[in-house]
Amino acid sequence: MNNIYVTRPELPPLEAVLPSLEEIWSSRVLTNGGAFHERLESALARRLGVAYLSLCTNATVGLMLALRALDLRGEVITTPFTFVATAHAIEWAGLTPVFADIDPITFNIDPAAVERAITPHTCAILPVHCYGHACDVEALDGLAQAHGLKLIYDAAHAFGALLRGRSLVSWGDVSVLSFHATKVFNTFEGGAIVSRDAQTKQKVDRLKNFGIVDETSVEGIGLNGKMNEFCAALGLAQLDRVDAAIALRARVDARYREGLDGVPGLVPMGPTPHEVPNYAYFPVRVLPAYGESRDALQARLRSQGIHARRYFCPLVSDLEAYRGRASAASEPLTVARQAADEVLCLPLYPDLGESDQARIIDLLRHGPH
Ligand code: T4K
Repeated sequence: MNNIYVTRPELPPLEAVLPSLEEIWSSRVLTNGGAFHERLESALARRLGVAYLSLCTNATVGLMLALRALDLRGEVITTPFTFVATAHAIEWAGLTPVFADIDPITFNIDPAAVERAITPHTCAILPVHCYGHACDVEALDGLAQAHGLKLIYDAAHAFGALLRGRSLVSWGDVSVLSFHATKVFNTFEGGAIVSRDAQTKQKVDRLKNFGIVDETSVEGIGLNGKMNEFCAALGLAQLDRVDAAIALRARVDARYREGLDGVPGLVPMGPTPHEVPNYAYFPVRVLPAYGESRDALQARLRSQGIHARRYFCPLVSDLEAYRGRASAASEPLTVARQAADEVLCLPLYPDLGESDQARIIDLLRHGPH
């Protein structure tokens, strides 16, 4: 049986990367801000339309670095409907995650719920552009300003997405992207931190290199968050192809929308009206009218070799590491709980074949009803 997974990493032809590898082999500069690192940093800043971008090892470390660079203490309001790394990064930065409910349409954090969760201990808001779809950035900006809070976006899914023509990662004090294998743009493992100003970028750049300022001084408790030359060289080759890859993703997305149109109880999620999406995921809501539960559908697909995923179930606030804390239970998180019960992410990647996709659509159309 031909297995189809929720995603399949995009890669350049090996020949496109080999000259860079030869360069690395001959220079013996493998890491610590080498030439490929510098080139990818500037190329990505240009591509994403931002001024201050720092490469890092992955988005989890990127979030930890961002939180450290902003010198925060206390509670950080975040969404429970996310990958566990979001809350883990808050904890690793010595802060306390407080979970607020999400919006029923976008499944992104609900600004009204954020406002209700603000206490004298709140220092920041950390929303996630879930599936690469924009948060209510204006409302969140307003809240952050009104209450003197920092705003850090987990933009792990948001590579290349635009809102009203503006790069989604340009919102907030800091945004953090993931370049993990499963993402729209990958460097095997990797990430980037987008800062609002030069001073924050400098802090991030020092902190990702142990806090080193020069040979004799170290400022701040840094860590090793540097992207190595191999990943940076791969990133440059990926960058040449990423627009074509997003265009292929768009075609897969369109075929799903057409093929699933009119199936009762199966509701594809989508971007908000002013977005240019990146087609990172294809989440569908499986409602009672479908006649089969989300979990039964996932199991039926899996029995046919189709590995759709329940991003994000269980909620982070229900995981053993967070469950039972006052901050995890400060609100009922009703919408988030329902979202976690409904969503199934279908396979979506640039080279998902038409016949494979037709098979998935067929299984979804001719369900138990
Ligand atoms: N914030 C958010 C909102 C995130 O979603 C994530 C990561 C982060 C922060 C942290 O970013 P990083 O620190 O990772 O940069 C995957 C990814 O491992 C994780 O990066 C991602 N979110 C999350 C949503 O998805 P899993 O547990 O689903 O991964 P896995 O290994 O089951 O991969 C899914 C499928 O992808 C596999 O069935 C097959 C395919 N695959 C995967 C890999 C790794 C490949 O074909 N090749 C591969 O190398 O978490």
